[in-house]
Amino acid sequence: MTHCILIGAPVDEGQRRPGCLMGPAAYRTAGLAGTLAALGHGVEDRGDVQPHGIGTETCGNPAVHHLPEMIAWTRALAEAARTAMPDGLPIIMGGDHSLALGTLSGVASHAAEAGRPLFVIWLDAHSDFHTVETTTSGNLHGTPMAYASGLPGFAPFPPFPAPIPGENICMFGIRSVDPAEHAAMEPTEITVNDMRALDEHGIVAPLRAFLDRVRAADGLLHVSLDVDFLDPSIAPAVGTTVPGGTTFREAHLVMELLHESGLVTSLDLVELNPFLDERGRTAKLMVDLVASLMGRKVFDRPTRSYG
Ligand code: HAR
Ligand code: MN
Ligand code: MN
Ligand code: MN
Repeated sequence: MTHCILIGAPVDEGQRRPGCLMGPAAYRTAGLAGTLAALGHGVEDRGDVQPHGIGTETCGNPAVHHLPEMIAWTRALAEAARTAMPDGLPIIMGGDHSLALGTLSGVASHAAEAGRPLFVIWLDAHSDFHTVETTTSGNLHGTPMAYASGLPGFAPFPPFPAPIPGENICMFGIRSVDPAEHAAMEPTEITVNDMRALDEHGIVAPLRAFLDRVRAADGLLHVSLDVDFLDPSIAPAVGTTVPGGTTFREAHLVMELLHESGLVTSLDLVELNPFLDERGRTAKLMVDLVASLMGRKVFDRPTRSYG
């Protein structure tokens, strides 16, 4: 039994398609709390975080928008994540992916305080490895993984508290990377399992290999699940659809393996835009994926051998 801490993060300012701010309400409507409780977990909903003390910061990149709002969100979400970590498993209901600027900050601070290494699994069509200086869209949801890696180019954001080494980061589902992101990731040790690699090797072997490393290091494991990790045919409620995403079964298998590992210590659910959904199907799929991550399975006994 795990104590699950739901934290709403109605962040909409990291991109330009209004609607992600309705994400927390959609997860509540789709029954996330009840689903977790039915699996035997404790559930505490801490409500929605709000940004406070929005300043007047500017930066040298004229494309960047909502910078003061994003800095305020980052501070507020870092604090919410950091303070939730000792109490249970925070599940951050987004909100666009810029919320990870804050949640990764908070989880990294906690890991440093606990003296344990932090690992990240990034489930996304995108690498989100721009800096404030390199983004051409100006959408800060495309930046959190570079921020957490401690890259320069993030002024006037607060410095990332405890940068995460590249060998502790593993990406799955990647199929849209801008040239500047590619160049910035090139010298790092980040494992990028793009869709081409998953087509060839499957998702199980690379995931198990990474989980083995987390276990060996006694690490904390943060999972950031972007709706666009999934193929748009099964998950239409996202502003940045990219064809060729993971299937229903691939996504569930990732969640089932994560559950079996027993290693996950925090989770982001990001980029759900309920305004773009079809009768709640994407919200419901995301809740079902969380259920698989938290232990829902068909059989509780080992599969029979058919040899
Ligand atoms: N790389 C593009 C940009 O920076 C697209 C980023 C889209 N990011 C997300 N989250 N939807 O993964 O604009
Ligand atoms: Mn993303
Ligand atoms: Mn994405
Ligand atoms: Mn973007």
